[in-house]
Amino acid sequence: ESGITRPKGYNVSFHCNPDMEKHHFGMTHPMKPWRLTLSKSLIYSYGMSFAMDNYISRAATYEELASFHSTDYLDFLGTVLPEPVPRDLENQNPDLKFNLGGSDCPLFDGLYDYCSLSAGGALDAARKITSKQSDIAIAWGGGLHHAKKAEASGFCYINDIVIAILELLRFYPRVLYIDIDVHHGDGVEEAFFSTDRVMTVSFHKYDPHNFFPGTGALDDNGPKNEHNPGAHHAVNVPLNDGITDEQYDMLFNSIIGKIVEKFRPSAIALQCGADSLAGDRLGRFNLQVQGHGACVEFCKKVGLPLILFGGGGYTPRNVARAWTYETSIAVGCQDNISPVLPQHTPWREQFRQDTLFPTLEQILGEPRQNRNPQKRLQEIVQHISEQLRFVQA
Ligand code: V1P
Ligand code: CA
Ligand code: ZN
Repeated sequence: ESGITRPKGYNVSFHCNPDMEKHHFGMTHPMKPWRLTLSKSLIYSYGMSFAMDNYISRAATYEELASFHSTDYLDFLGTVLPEPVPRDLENQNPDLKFNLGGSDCPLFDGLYDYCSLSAGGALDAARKITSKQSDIAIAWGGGLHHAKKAEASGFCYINDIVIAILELLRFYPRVLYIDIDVHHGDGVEEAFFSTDRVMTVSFHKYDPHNFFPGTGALDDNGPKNEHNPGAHHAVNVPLNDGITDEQYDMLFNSIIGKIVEKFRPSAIALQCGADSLAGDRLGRFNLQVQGHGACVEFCKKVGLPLILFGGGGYTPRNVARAWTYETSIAVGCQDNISPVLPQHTPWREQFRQDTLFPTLEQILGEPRQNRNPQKRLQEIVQHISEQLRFVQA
């Protein structure tokens, strides 16, 4: 009765685990795993579960996590107990082991379970793709792009994306990684710095001294020594505050279009961090649900196997809207779903407005000033076109 049906011969799988969602980073921490519950409840309220294969994801094993992370780091992560950090040390704890226990990456109850469930969902998604049981696999609990081989960073402890891409590389010659989180996807970029089998592309707010993590300049394209096959395979799209849907989609389509043509990937991994939306607690952009979703639509239209990951997103009601709309794009019912949130949606009052597509005025009151002159965006596209001359499939 939702009117949502399953298209024949086209499979979408949805991977989540409610045990992941109950974890807490701490009262004042912006990362709220509960946003996954809110997203899922809106997706289910629209009846989209009937158009997908739904899986409770399992926890990744130690060996699976060790496909990327060092065993020293994993052993420590598996044994540390949460200890309260004294308030005055919160922001300047001098020697955090593996960067664990500070304000960004606190130790909390069940941390290891939280991390292995996030990675388990991403790996399950990757395996549905490689076994050809899914055309698009969704893991909104993944997308934790800052984690390094032996270091936690920016709310990320285990890099589920790297682990999932390593799985894809067992079956596919080339994987394109795209990251629309407002932050630079530094962990994924670094992990694949020395291979030409993965091209990484991150769109992000760039301000080296005032915005985390401070990396991802236009001309940071991977270590450029002659013997590095991965040189030129890192693409960075540094942006300023207030970019709009129209500009972002122009950039995305033009850059990703050229990359697909040149690099000829065999699969796409898209990190859909929702902190690039207008009104995000940490973000700076003016993107709306429609513009963010247009990136997913573009990737789907490329027609290659596709994994959708979550990522950042610190205003839960907008995260839920974006990931719901993007799930609808994945299953192909975006033109049939009601722009009015279903009456029976749990926590409906959390959404403030009853629409899936709030206007900038509804989200912000006053929109954030756009500091992205058209001329600068053209220079970015030009630089990347030149960079792609060094890339061959
Ligand atoms: O800015 C920093 C660090 C802390 N300073 C010493 C520099 N950290 C940021 C981290 C943002 C992480 C984003 C993760 C993701 O890309 C992927 C999941 O979205 C930070 C910020 C901020 N405004 O950038 N940490 C916090 N805010 C924070 C605030 C309150 C409590 C704990 C952390
Ligand atoms: Ca990004
Ligand atoms: Zn982010």
